[in-house]
Amino acid sequence: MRIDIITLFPGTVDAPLGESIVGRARQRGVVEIAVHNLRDFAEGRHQVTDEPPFGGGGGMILKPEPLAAAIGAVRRAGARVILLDPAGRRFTQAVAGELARLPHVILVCGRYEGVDERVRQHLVDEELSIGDYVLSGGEVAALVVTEAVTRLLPGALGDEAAAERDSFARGLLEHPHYTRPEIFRDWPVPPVLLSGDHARIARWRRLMSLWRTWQRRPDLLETADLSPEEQKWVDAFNQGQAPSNLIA
Ligand code: 9D3
Repeated sequence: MRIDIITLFPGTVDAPLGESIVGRARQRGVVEIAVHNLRDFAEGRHQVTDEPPFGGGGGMILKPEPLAAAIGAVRRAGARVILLDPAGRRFTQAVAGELARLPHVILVCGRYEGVDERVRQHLVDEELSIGDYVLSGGEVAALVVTEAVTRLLPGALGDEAAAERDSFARGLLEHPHYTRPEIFRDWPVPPVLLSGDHARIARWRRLMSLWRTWQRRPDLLETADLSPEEQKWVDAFNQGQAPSNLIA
């Protein structure tokens, strides 16, 4: 898969994309990522990329010509052109899954008050937002999309992390995790985790995963597919039972 990022501030995305899982995926050739400076596509001695809005009002708008030139220069057959914009469709794990199946995604980062509407209408296939809060531009959103998509590409993660994905794919929150020491200050690790009884540990983890989901994200339980025992546990939570009453 290839991801092109078009931005006025390439420095804000370059470093993060060289680190950790995304950086390793690039080295391994799992994903090809290129960052392009929008200013390089602006003409004239001053390479102007933004102008005040027609009709007045505050702020600056990204001009259409540099955006069109940049998109045109990087676009290949089968590319999806995505504008990161606060008014876009909400980016979710499901959207990440859709994008991970495409051969080429072009992420266009807006800045200032936004981009000329003709770019949106004629050159952009879809707009995405990462949530309801105000950022200064689309760069951080492009990083979020790039990281979430890259993790889904075959070969991006080791085996250990692939297993972790399974529990998230079930649509539940994770159970709590502990590591050494067995007692930190006067806070012990739950004894079941030290028992060596793998079936009991697995059952405890499923129970805690459900409990945490019931407490924090009950909305996720609407769509989660639960075993009969798990459904019984949820019914018990709804009757006021705590997890400690439900397991040996
Ligand atoms: C000051 C102008 N704002 C009026 C409330 C509109 C506005 C325009 C551009 C607000 C933020 C931005 C810059 N943000 C993005 O480009 C952006 C974004 C975001 O702010 N939140 C969540 N997802 C995204 S994706 C791109």
